[in-house]
Amino acid sequence: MQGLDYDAIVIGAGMSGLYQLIRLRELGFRTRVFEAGSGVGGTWYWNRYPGARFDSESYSYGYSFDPELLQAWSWSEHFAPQPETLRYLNHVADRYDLRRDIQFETRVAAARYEEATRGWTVTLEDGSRHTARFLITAVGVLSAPTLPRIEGMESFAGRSWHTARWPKEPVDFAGLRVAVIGTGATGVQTIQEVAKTAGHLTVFQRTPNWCAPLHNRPITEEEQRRIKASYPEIFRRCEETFSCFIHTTDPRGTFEVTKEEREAFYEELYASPGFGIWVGNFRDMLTDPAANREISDFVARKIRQRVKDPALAERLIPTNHGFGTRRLPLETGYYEVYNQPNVRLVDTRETPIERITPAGILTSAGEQAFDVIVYATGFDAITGAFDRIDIRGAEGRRLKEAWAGGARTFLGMLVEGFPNMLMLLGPHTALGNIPRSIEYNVDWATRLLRHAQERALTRIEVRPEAVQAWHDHVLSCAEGLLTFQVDSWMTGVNRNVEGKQTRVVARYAGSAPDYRAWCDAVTAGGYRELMLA
Ligand code: NA7
Repeated sequence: MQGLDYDAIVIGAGMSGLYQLIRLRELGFRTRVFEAGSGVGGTWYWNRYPGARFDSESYSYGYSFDPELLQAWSWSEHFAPQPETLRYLNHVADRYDLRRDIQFETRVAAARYEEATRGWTVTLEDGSRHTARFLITAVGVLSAPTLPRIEGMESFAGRSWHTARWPKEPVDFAGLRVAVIGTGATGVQTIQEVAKTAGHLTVFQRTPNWCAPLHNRPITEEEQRRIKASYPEIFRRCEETFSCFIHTTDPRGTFEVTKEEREAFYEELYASPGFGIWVGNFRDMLTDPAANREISDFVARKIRQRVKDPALAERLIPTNHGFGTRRLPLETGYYEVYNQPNVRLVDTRETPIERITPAGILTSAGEQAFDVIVYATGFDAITGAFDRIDIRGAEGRRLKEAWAGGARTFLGMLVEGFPNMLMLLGPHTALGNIPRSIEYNVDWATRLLRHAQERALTRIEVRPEAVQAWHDHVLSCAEGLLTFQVDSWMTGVNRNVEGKQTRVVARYAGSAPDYRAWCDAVTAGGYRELMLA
């Protein structure tokens, strides 16, 4: 690779970048990882807000590639909190001596493919340039935070943060007047935690989300022994299920059972830990509106039972989308928070926020003073982190422009016109239980790179007809799903981002086994879908 600084440049040292680095070393690649944070961990580095934790069972979330690592690490809770996950990822970085190839506090500004060298030139924010044969993006799915577009935000005299830019030192909320804007999965986790200590908490809710109990608890010693003895079965299970969780769709249709059986099943799911109620529910929950109404009515009854003030309960019950059609926030006492005297809900559909003032927040009902404003307002998801880098492929074509009408990829990993660029967790890859998808993506990418290495190939590009076939498949998987009839980050809508107001199929909605079958067929067929030179 004469003339190029590295064999591969990886953008990002989160879960995907770290694992990719391990695999590239096995290929003997000279690799440089550029990471914006001052440490490893990606999502788990940035999202330090109070209450941040897994919604996947801890033991199904860690890396599975090394049996010794699995035995060396003990998760303390069924759904581990963020500080523990960050410790875990630091443990991984130490164990495999990864930091020597990672340059921290380094943000990539631009990346450009040069045909003359068949390589990528990566420009950092400090202006320095670095070249490599391959560019591997490990930039995450939910890593480009978005603030709301509210006038006067910069004028606020108190402290304010986006949840994904939380300060490293702990924040003491005792006695403070706190506002939280946003009630997605992040807002829910934050609200239920901050409500414990805040002097007064006001929640600004634009759209209520359906939430269900997490049922977290510590892992006992006996459970720890059982978990460590059964890792092969746990990961085999994750490989077989629809979205790599330990839960999977119930084969029964909602109306194939009696009303009593249905209620009993819902009760059982509501009382069980984790995502079972979302991804282990009746098979037609997200395709049949009547089936969806059944579970929505059930959860609405639960909310009414848990929130004492009936009018407030109604405000917390979604009316514009059915249960599970957006990402389900899991909660621990979230609804009970609204029974506390120090918590108030402001429905911004009834009393819109007009502006942020130096003292606090002005709504149509008047001004309220705050010491802290928390923006739990989400992310420019999936393509946002790509859009924030000026990525140009062959003939100088901008990725952002190529994806202006919605992303088009091959298997979520390759883009037509962007040779030698591989994406981990790119648009239209299988998501679900994310680390399981990461490990699959990295292993697939590594096999392709080994194939190129063994044959001294220096150019990899996907054929347009392969992109079209994959794109058609992605669209067909989304057909008939209620999820795609609702605004959310999964349908590419973010009202705080220019050009992201219309729904697209932003997420691959097929099963993980189906996704892997497509990818495995490409490998087995000798990469006929790619132009290799
Ligand atoms: P989400 O799920 O996108 O939630 C963002 C929340 O912020 C949501 O309730 C939004 O309301 C709200 N929002 C955004 N802008 C505004 C303004 N201007 N005013 C009021 N409220 C606003 O992001 P999360 O961080 O909670 O979760 C992202 C993923 O991270 C999650 O799915 C997990 O996978 C982990 P809206 O619904 O748009 O009306």
